[in-house]
Amino acid sequence: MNPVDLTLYLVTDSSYHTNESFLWTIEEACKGGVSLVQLREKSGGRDYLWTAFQVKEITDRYHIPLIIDDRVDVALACGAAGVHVGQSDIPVAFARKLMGPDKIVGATAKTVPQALEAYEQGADYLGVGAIYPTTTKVKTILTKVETLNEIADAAPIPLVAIGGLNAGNLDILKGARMDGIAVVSAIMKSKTPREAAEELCRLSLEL
Ligand code: TZP
Ligand code: MG
Repeated sequence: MNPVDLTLYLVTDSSYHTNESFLWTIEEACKGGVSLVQLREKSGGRDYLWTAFQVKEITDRYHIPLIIDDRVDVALACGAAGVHVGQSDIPVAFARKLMGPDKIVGATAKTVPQALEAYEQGADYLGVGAIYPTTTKVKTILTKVETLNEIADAAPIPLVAIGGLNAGNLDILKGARMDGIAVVSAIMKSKTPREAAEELCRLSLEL
């Protein structure tokens, strides 16, 4: 299992940014202490790869691992630390085979069987949610904190809670068995992403 710090996981969304403000926001979030960055782009492979190179240049400077959503080819081509696959992406076993043993493979799991399957196929961590309804463009369902705890009990790998999380609503996760929080809009839509990351990081460590 590859170690991964899930304390504050920034998942990007470029849809409401210029390229400049997108990269600025990610850099500010890195300064604010995010522990992991996932580039999540729904554009074609070529644009995705160019963006990945730009983002990796930033995350490398702050020594923060970069994870690529969905696309093993893009992850390998840009030299990312890993890939994140969802239930409709290629299965974890194939992602692991292609990425090799030393790269991070993360998987989305919304149920205990999905979590066990991902673990058995070689996932290093699980993303669980949506904890709250989300305004980010994603096909998801709500996951109860009770289910998150059951997943944590069943699968012996770290997990990160995601979905609608912001500095004002993390209490629901108090004492829950996750290893960190993942956010999109709470940082990507913030006018002060560095401060947002600092606050979320502090709050995550208090959960
Ligand atoms: N997976 C489950 S919810 C979600 C993803 C990618 C989006 C979370 O976005 P936000 O803006 O933090 O609610
Ligand atoms: Mg996906």
